[in-house]
Amino acid sequence: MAISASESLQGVLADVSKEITEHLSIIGLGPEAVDRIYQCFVLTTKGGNLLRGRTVLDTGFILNGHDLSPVQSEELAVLGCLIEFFNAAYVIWDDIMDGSSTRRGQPCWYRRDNVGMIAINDACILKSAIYFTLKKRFRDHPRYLDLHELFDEAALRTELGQHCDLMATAKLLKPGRFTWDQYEFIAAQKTAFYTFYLPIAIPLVYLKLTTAKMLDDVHRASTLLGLVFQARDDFLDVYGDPSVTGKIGTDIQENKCSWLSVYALENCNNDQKEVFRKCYGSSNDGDISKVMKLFRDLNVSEAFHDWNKAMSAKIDAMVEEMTDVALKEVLIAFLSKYNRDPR
Ligand code: DMA
Ligand code: MG
Ligand code: MG
Ligand code: MG
Repeated sequence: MAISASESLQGVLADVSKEITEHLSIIGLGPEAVDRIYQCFVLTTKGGNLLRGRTVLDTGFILNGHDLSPVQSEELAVLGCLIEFFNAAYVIWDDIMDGSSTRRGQPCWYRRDNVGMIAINDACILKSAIYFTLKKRFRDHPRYLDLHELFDEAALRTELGQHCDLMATAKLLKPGRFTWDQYEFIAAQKTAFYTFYLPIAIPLVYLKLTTAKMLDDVHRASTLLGLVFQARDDFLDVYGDPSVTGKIGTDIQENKCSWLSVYALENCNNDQKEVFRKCYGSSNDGDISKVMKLFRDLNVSEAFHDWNKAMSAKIDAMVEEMTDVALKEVLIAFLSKYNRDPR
């Protein structure tokens, strides 16, 4: 029986994690520490649907004319794993900063027994593992520097998006600044770049197929997909079933500049704005209920569904208009994969 992209990616994830921990042993790290870090790599990359990693492989396959040599398959799978390490690191930090309790149906990494704030350093190691593996496996690749710079750029973009997201949490972003422009900026940086642009740009670079126009097209498409993806994530934070999403929302308590909050603020009267100002960003159950009532009174849920429908049509039109046949196929393959929350 042929193995699926997820299974082959999981195998490569285990191999790459082993390779890193072997290097840590050579540096002189004791066996308990090495074992703990190996467990961290395995457990923090488990339970998602490996959307980003699978996209690297699938995109490479399409772009290379539906054919990959065994070496290309292996190397693209390794690059896919590195995006999964990237995701695992940023999700660990995100859960701490958002005060979340569960992820993929399990306690968040920092909430597990014997982890706590070591999680911050675990995420640093996951991120360093990207560069260790890039050097070990791709130093002689003609696009080594470009691959390196792509991860650097993705890190900066994600961190800037998180920075703006967290300014709202810290109440440094006043409700008056919860605008669609601000929202689109946050989604483009914290989500679109590493979730949509990176997994397509990496195989383009690896296969030496990049042109400025192609990267531009991918960036434009990724920004739109990232916006819709983040808006759906925001919707599910409030209205999703945790047994399906695997996580319990904290956006209201954390004062997030989310799709729902921007819509509510844009559409409320002065009295409702006062309720928002008093209750949004509070952990008090009564305040949360008042925010939920405000969302109900403003039909936020219906408005989201309408917007989501319009955006889905916009995405379909964008894909339809794509002149590059291979890129069009890449996007169609991507869209078929991301129906469920993959973080
Ligand atoms: C998270 O946005 C962004 C990154 C970079 C992990 P979020 O906090 O809305 O994500 P989630 O809902 O999965 O915690
Ligand atoms: Mg979060
Ligand atoms: Mg967050
Ligand atoms: Mg969220």
